[in-house]
Amino acid sequence: MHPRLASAGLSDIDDKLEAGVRLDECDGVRLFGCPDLLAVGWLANREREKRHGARTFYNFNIRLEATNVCMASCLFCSFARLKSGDPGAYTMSLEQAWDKLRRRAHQPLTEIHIVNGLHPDLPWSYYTDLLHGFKRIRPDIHLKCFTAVEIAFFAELYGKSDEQVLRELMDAGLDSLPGGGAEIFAPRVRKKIANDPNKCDANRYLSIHRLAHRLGMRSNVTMLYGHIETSEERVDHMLRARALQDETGGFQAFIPLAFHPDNNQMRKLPAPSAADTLRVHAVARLMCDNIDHIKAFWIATGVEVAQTCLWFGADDLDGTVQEEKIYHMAGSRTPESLSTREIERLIQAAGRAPVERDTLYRVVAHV
Ligand code: V47
Repeated sequence: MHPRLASAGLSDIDDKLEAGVRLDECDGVRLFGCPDLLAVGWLANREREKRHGARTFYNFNIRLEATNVCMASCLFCSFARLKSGDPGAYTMSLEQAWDKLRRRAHQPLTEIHIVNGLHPDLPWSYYTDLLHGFKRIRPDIHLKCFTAVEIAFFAELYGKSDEQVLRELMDAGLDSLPGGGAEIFAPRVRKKIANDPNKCDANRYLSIHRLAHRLGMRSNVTMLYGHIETSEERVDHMLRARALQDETGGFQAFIPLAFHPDNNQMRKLPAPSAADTLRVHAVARLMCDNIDHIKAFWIATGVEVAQTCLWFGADDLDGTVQEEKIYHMAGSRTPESLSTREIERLIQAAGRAPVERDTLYRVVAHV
């Protein structure tokens, strides 16, 4: 036992981790309250290295937001516009969306990540054609599309069951679900920051991921932190994700998302500090013991903090991204894109070993 862990009051948590005993809610809250951030980080790093050594994953992806028209009005969102025709509202034609991929014919992309607003007027065929079209252009590309919130919205709007929506999207080419829309599961917070009848609650979010896993897809789970949530509510969120993972094993990554306050209704709040960001990633690594990967989404954390997160439990940086809108409209000052070479360099500069992966964490070898 390192004396620092003892003086940080973490001996019993260290013992549990060494013995492979699960941390509980009280441990999680204590990790958030422990003044010794380095001690918390050290424990998280040990768990990270047990699983992945120095390996740090990234992928060659693009982000596409086909529309920002959204019937929900979440307080933290700077991206959405309520109606078509509102200033700044846009909806891409299918050709415009497909062009984003066609123009990158020279790039060895492996993934398109699509997240949209909840648009009231598009036909169901817009989404199925969108996916079909991408697969026609590039049959081998992985389509990680539509948050569980969008899936629930489609079910309500088009009069289908959640399962029917997922099956029809899978027939059109859907390969996995991204983790967006989770925000904070605890009803106290969700009611305040995302209280909209068009936005599904935590149980529906989790039941859609459960269904997706049962249908053979993998998915991610996110947590929007650094606004009005308490440590208890952060831990509750992690434990709900962990409980579903016990059932299905279908989550690939837990992704803490740092709140960005510009241009939204929560702009009076400060952004979370770098120290808080490091701690959230570390506690996620320690609590979500059954989820393989903790992702530091560099667009949300900032590049330098993402590098540091690689010593605080995180083993994944997401990817090249290219043309991200949700965070940049909310004040992110990161670049809109990084090349694979830049990502590799920044992982190496952090003292870690870069590994290009595909969406399912298979190593990509370029020949
Ligand atoms: O659900 C919106 C968040 C999410 C703000 O699955 C904000 O690999 C901070 O889910 N400040 C969408 N966050 C993005 C997302 C994601 C990102 C990277 C990887 C993956 C993955 C998923 O963005 C939303 C919401 O929680 N968000 N506005 C804001 N102002």
